[in-house]
Amino acid sequence: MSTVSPKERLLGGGGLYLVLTSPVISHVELAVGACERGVPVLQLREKHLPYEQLVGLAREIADVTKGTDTLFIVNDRPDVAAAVDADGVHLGQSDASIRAARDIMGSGAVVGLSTRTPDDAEAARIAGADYIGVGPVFPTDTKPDALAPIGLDGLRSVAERVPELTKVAIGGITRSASTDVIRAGAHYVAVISAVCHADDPLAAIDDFQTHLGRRAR
Ligand code: 3NM
Repeated sequence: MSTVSPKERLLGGGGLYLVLTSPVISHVELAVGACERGVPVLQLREKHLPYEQLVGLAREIADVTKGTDTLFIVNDRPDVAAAVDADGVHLGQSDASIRAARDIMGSGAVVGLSTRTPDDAEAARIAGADYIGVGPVFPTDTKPDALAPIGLDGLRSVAERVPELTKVAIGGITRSASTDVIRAGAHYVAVISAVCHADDPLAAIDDFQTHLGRRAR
């Protein structure tokens, strides 16, 4: 078990950031497999579950990640993240503000914010985000309301504007594209369908881990 704080772990590392959304195997089975394979970050993103069910699922996943090197982040809901003592929360542009999230979760929590443009990224930096999601990089079917993809050039522009921030690229990222995404300036690649909706999600994790490894910066 790491003695380094969650923020230091996130900021010091890189690689696969696995977002759990409607996986083809159970969330817990996938979380166990991710921890065993050394995935650095897991996020729970189930937007349509009622509070009690979401907390129940988040608690099961927190029990799996506790004591491992895998950070656990909850999407959108600092209240749920705090209830299960998760390592952090990921906020969209319209979710609870960074300050409100820190009030709920405490100053040690990792707080990430979704961005798309260099101006968004600059605003996230000023607002005190620990990391930014950047995307969609490529077209995605997983998020029906996603805006137009920014491509590797768009990702590069964001990375150049906020070189000091940790960048998590998202949107349509496959294993084969993942190394280009890292080369364009991302520290982590966030994926849903390439793992959660793969025929064999655990083999898909292995594939990412082999190619990305656990990147220390
Ligand atoms: N957020 P997949 S794109 C959840 O651009 C999410 O902020 C995005 O799923 C953003 O890896 C996206 O299957 C979907 O494309 C990512």
